[in-house]
Amino acid sequence: MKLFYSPASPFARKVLVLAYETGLIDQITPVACVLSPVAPNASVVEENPIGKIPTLLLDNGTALYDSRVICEYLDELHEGKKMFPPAGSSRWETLTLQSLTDGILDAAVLIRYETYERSEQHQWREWIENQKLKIFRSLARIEKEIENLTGTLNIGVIGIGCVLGYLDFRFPDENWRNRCPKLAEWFLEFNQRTSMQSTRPH
Ligand SMILES: N[C@@H](CCC(=O)N[C@@H](CS)C(=O)NCC(=O)O)C(=O)O
Repeated sequence: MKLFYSPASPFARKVLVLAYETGLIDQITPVACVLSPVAPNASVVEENPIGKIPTLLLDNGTALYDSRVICEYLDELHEGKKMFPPAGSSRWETLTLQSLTDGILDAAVLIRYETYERSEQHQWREWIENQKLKIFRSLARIEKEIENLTGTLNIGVIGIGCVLGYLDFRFPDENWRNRCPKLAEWFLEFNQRTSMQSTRPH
């Protein structure tokens, strides 16, 4: 399997962290890509018309996207502890946490594009500020719930790790730790996992 990814992409990191945690990492050949909404990557577009990473190309030529689909696909390939609970309330809670963390990442990546790809005089400040509010409201929700998640590993928790890693990487001045002390404590330990250390964004 080939994974189109970038070492800076938090969505691709979700896939890689899951692959480490489930013992599948050696089955994946990472293909690093450079792309943005205004500079699509031809190899990615050929497999995924939306042009986004992560995109997983299976050996039979089938392309899978987006990160949620890829993660759930990979989770079916191993016999260990599942990252997607199979049924019941824990499944829906975990999927909702995944949606929340993906939503934070969407907002963060959109801010990154707005501030990095656009000249300053064309940036829409109100829009950026409202994306930030989405991030901070969502972090406040996770801060309330993180004690119940300590010691748990699933796709939602992996999402939290990727969110915090991305905020440190792209928005260190936002000081999320000041707003979320419990999350900061949780991340100290979670970030030590081999899966996190091996996928640090750069
Ligand atoms: N919902 C997608 C989001 C993926 C995404 O936004 N990827 C960014 C990189 S972090 C991308 O490929 N951007 C290029 C573009 O927007 O055209 C997922 O979960 O995989």
